Amino acid sequence: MEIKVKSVDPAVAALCPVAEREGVATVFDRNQAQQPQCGFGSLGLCCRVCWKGPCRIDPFGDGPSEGICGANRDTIAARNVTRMMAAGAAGHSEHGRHIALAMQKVGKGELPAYSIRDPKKLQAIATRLGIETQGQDTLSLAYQVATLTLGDYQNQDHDVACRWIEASLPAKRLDKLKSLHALPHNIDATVAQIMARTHIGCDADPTNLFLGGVKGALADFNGMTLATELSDAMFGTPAPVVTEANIGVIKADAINIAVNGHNPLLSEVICEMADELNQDAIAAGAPLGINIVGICCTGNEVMMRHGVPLATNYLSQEMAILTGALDAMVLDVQCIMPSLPQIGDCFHTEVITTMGDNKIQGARHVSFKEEHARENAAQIIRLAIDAYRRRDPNRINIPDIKRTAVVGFSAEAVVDALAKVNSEDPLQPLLDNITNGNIQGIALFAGCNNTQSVQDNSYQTIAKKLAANNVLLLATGCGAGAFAKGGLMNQQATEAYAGDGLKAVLTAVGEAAGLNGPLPLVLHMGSCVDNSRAVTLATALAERLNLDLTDLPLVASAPEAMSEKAVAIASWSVALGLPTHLGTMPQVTGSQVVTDLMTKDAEQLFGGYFLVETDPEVAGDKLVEVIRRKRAALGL
Ligand code: NFS
Ligand code: SF4
Repeated sequence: MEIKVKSVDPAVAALCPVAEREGVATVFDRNQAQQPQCGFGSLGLCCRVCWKGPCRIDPFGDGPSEGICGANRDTIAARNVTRMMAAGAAGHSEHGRHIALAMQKVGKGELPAYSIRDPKKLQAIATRLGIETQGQDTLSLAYQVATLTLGDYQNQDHDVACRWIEASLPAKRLDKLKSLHALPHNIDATVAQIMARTHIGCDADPTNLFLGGVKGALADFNGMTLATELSDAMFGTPAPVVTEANIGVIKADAINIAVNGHNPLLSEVICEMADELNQDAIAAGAPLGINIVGICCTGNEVMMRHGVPLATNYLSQEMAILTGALDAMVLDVQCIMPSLPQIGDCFHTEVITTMGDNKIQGARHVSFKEEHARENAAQIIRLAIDAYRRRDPNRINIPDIKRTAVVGFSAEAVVDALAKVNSEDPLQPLLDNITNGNIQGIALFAGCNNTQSVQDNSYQTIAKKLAANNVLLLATGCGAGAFAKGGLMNQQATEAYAGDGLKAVLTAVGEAAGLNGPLPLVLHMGSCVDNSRAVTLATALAERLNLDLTDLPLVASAPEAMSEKAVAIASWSVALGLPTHLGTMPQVTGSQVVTDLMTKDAEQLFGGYFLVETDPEVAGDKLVEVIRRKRAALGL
């Protein structure tokens, strides 16, 4: 029989019995209840685009080969995956818009709870976008940067590409994307166009649909890049900080508040107000005061900027409540399980939604507005303090499981660390070590957890293999969570798993940067929107060598991808020229045409392609081989 709980996270193993005892269903139970899952849907051969449907194509060729309207398997699979790219782009770009609108108001002096904490970064952004900085004060510059950024949601001239993507990629890649008409001119329009062309009776050509989807994916890249960069200006550019990860960061003697979701606008203020209201928490009887912990990407955001410990990543978000010691879980947007309020009800936990367009049945809603951010945050913290008073000490069960994690490696932080080795030319030591083979290549791990794989296992297995083969490792999102929880983001992991060449480089840079030892085995680059940070670093390397991204020994891997955002990210990664590993089966394999487009034809067009391999051991070997071929092509 299949094992119900699929995770290598020891905290999950420790807390699932609690769920069982309490009669609470978790994601693992619900996954079990869904088996067997629909074969048509898994293959991408189910269409619900109109109400004549649903229609499905017989994968074995015995039944219908066309939907009622005449759409065939290729059209249906291509439409489905293209819509996923649009949804992902919408998610990241709404996040970006929210930040940009807030920054615009900061520039007008309308948001007292916020400021520009990193004026230097703001200046750098302005210069990058071609805004004159001379003689400008910080607030007016913030206003101009935000306004220009919002233009990427408004421009109607198809011949003018979005500003941010133009400012973020090597010239050679931009030329290539321009020649393929793949550069988005307007994020919102690109998403809307995908919705329009995938309506019943419109675009039915799988190649044309896929290319439209790629443009949407590049709009996703544009949206996440601006989200990352403007967040740095407002909240600070991350720099290395030592913290801890996994469920043991929840403390019995504290009022524990988890921040879960993606957008840092609220969580930043909650961190601030937690300091201000700490005495109230102690007065309520919690000797350690308020303890903020992170989940998913909001967790990554506050972890890398403030060292807030990470409780867990996507698949185990329910476990935080099962400790019986979580007093509130504060939700903003994306990747939040709608099951949380039910589990919260079973304990004393306040499950609080905060965004008008992300509510959940059964949750308390505190309407967040940037104008009232401090009041909103204070109200939420008071709800947590009240909940703490209702906490039942007999039901507390916090497994003592946590690992040290050194996090906060923004592109700037990586360059700063390298500058300690060569201040004149920080990228030179990295290039030298790639050339001499100490570092064979660079791999970016991104994406989610998925019930179709064993939680965190694929990340950890592939990373260990690549590290042993001297590949420099970067991670974001729930992948970063998997590494932090699994103890692969600390110095001991470098000692234990890095190949000799990689270890020598990580040690030399770590020592020079004053860390008294090596850099961590996997560099934490942040949340999912922070995948743009890895591109910033790769672009700097490519520009320096006057090469395209696809020429460099770079790979991306999303071993446990599940969300539409992950589909968008993986697709722009391919469009930027990177071989991109997926460890879960994309829902397209019912169409050989679409499968070939993604895994083969994409390479002719973009240089990048999808490499699908669900076995992590084999995937690791394949990625090592891809890097070896990239090096050989460079004569290395
Ligand atoms: Ni990325 Fe972050 Fe996690 Fe996947 Fe969801 S939290 S934005 S989508 S599940 S990595
Ligand atoms: Fe069926 Fe065509 Fe409607 Fe899809 S669009 S549900 S294939 S009739």
